[in-house]
Amino acid sequence: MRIVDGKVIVCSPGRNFVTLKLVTEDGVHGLGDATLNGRELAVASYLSDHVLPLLIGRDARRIEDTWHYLYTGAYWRRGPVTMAAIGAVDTALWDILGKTLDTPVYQLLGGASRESVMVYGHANGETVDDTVKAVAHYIDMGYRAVRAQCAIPGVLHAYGVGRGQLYYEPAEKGRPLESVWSTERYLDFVPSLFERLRKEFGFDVHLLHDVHHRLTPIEAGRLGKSLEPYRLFWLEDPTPAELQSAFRIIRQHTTTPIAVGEVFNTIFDCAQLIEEHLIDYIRTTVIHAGGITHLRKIAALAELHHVRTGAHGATDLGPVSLAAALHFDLNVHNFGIQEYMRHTEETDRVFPHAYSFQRGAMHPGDAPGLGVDLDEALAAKYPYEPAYLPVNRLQDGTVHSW
Ligand code: KDG
Ligand code: MG
Repeated sequence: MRIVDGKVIVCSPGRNFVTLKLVTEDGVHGLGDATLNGRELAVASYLSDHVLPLLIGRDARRIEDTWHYLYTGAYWRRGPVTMAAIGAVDTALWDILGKTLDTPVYQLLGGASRESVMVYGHANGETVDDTVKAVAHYIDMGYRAVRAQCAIPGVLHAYGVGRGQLYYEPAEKGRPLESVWSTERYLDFVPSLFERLRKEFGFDVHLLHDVHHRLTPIEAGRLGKSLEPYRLFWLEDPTPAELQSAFRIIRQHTTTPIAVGEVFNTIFDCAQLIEEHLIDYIRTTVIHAGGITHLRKIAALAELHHVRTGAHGATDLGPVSLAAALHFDLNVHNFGIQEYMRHTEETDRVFPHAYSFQRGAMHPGDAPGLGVDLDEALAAKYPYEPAYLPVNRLQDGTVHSW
């Protein structure tokens, strides 16, 4: 089953997506998502200029070998561009295998470990009252887990406060938006937000919060400790994670569960965090961590150490990677939760899909392969639009993690 053709499709139905399409000699095609928010064309070029020429003529069934051919064989390893490209190839090959064997990908991975996959949605607001309304809206829709973010009084453009109720896309057209950050105001404000949310909704709903890499380890320890009475499902990305040993400091100060990993690319980014039990949830994704093949290895290591999965699922992950994540989530034993940010209607029209949402959980569907397609004629009506993620500064102008 040779690969005979392939192409990279870049489109912008509401936001930019990079999709890899591989075709075999039997006319079966598979899709992979290679979207890297704000750096899309780098992955598109990596794939079309350097990877596609190597794939033509290869046996599409040799998924593990192809993964190592592109990772180990390239000499230059890791990094978001390389790993998003390898992830797209890997996902497309699993899609092809499923279609060829007429079975959904989760059956190839070992079958369903659960009936469906619990997801969390994003509630946010300009004020605490707005955030309360947004959380109530998600609960009304059936969600059992909700991430809550709120604008911080005195802070310009706080992370996580979107435009519209169900859709949040932080990348902006033109030059990057500049936001201004105050750790002091944030640390004073966040506990009062969760105190109010628990008063309104009790403890039956899971509440999550994303710090988005903005604190030092000791500040994160203080925040985790102050949030303990509100029993968060998790506190996400409390501090930048290049320095994995820094999480020891957070652990010394709080029992609030910690989730990390949406920007990680390989198992080496999280091995210490997992092996030393410094985190509770690993957020690596199919798309940015080398596809289903590599994500399974991360999850297997995590399983040994009582760490559960909680994959990144923001809108910058297209429907193809959301579907791949759902197949993976349905199968993996140590599943925790899946992030689910709804795509715009335009995106959903360009990528018809079999996955569905019901009562706070999702299922990938039983179509062969991943169960997602790409309407290329429609995609061509939405050309790429340059966009950047914001840049964050402290009040004195110093650049800070966004
Ligand atoms: O492109 C950046 C987004 O994926 C990120 O800001 C979203 O942190 C995020 C999340 O938890 O969904
Ligand atoms: Mg996040």
